[in-house]
Amino acid sequence: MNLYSVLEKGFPKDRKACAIETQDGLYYSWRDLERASAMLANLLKSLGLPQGARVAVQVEKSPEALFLYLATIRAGYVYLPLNTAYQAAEIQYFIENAKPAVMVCSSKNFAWVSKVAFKAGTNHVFTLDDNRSGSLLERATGQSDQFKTVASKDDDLAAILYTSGTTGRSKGAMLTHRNLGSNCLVLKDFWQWQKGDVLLHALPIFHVHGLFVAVHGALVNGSKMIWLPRLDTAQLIQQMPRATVMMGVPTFYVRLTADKTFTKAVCRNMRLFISGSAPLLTETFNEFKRLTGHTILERYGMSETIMLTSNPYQGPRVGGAVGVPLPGVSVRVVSDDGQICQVDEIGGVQVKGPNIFKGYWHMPEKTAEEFTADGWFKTGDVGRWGGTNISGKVPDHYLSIVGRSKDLIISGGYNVYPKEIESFIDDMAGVAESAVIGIPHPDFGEAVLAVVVPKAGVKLDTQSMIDSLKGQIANFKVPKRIEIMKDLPRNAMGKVQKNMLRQQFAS
Ligand code: MLC
Ligand code: AMP
Repeated sequence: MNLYSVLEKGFPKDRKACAIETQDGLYYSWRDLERASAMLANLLKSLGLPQGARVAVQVEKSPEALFLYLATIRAGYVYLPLNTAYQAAEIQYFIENAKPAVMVCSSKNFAWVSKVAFKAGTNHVFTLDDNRSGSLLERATGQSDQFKTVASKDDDLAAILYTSGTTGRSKGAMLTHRNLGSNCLVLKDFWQWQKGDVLLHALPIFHVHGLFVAVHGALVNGSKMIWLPRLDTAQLIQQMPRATVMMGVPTFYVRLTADKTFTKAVCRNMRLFISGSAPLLTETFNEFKRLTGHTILERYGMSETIMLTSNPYQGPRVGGAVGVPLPGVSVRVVSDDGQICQVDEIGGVQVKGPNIFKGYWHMPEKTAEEFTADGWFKTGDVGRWGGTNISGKVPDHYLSIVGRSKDLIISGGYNVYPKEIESFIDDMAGVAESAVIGIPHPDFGEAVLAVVVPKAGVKLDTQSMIDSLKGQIANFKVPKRIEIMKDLPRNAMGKVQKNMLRQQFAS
């Protein structure tokens, strides 16, 4: 079934009710959402796109951007959201790889994006800004506000999410209507969404968390969203008394607990705080409880799988653990030699279920590598059932993520793959080699740090290296610091010992 039809079943009967309220006081009713997505779907249809055409979107967060997403799904095309921090080289790769039929970008980027897109064979490039302007909306105004949602098959693609690769370039995770539809229905029950819930939405809408977990949750429950363009702690605190549910990456909770104006009274109407996308430190979990009386519910997922496990709504929510497999999702922990791990043993986390993606776009070998022969997806995360953490004994049927087998840094909920950053640094004049690591960071959880070895006789200016990287790659990937070393520590096999670097620079 088309994902939109799944979501639509949850819309309230009263379509005049408010679906989205923005911080500058704009109200969009459910009827507005239906009409706007219908007009945009009619516009896309009028372009005569082939079935399965990709609609790539790199725009600032706005209700209209959300309507474009819904329109793409309704019309049976494939939505390809792109982080607004991505710069020309990154966007060029995505466009050349996914070959979207339509590209929608901010008008400030139109000149370079359209050049790249037309070169890659994209026929239509529209603009959409966060002030309700741009050629996309102009073109849509003449369209009918009625649209019969396309009867997509469960296995048809609904979205492609690019996730960076441990080696080589990003991979496009293909998600189907069934993947997304099944997951949002499971979460609706599991988190006991209620009539009257209001979601406080401050996450970006180009990733799983903000779009497929938060937005889908509100839509399928017919809940209003209070829509903030980004995380602004003061705004979050101001709006919170009018909300009942909030989802955030750990940085949200770190910043809230550090704010003197964040009190129990601010949370008086809140029912549920959810955290995910990166590990929530137990100290943040405890401090939040102390300040507000609320126990944050931590869950675990990824772009390829959407949500996998969650602490329970009712029942103990354990700090430092990611809870139990969601209904319909199977999770196993497997040792390096392929044995199923028992409680308190550490191994790779593997998963199965209707939420697991269809594969990586045009990368059958990569897809095959990431699945076991018996069809389990290897998450690259390292986990353990039960055991003990600093909060005490973890129930045996709860999973904890204790590490990653993939060389990945998660900074403020965004993934950074060291290999990609190292390749940019290694290309710089005077650099012999580099190693990029994640070090603990009080705000972002982890921060990117680069260790660089200069060529003989070269004196590198680390600040100009950082400035140069800022012009080339998304800002969250840019090392917060560059350290110069004579040599990188290597083991007997010649492999860089990143653990030693992490220890050395941890503080
Ligand atoms: C911004 N900066 C970051 C950063 N975000 N640096 C490292 N990591 C980040 N995540 C840098 C900018 O480059 C800038 O640096 C400075 O911080 C201020 O930028 P900003 O734009 O003002 O930052 P801010 O608005 O405060 O954003 C921080 C944030 C944001 C944590 C709120 O990054 C965010 O919304 N993260 C959420 C990511 C997310 O949704 N992840 C879900 C992925 S889905 P300079 O040097 O230019 O000043 C997934 C699956 C799952 O993982 O399980 O959910
Ligand atoms: P992404 O590829 O951006 O979807 O990021 C997915 C990765 O985020 C997972 O593979 C985990 O490593 C990490 N992740 C998500 N949620 C959690 C969590 N609650 N605790 C620890 N790691 C998490």
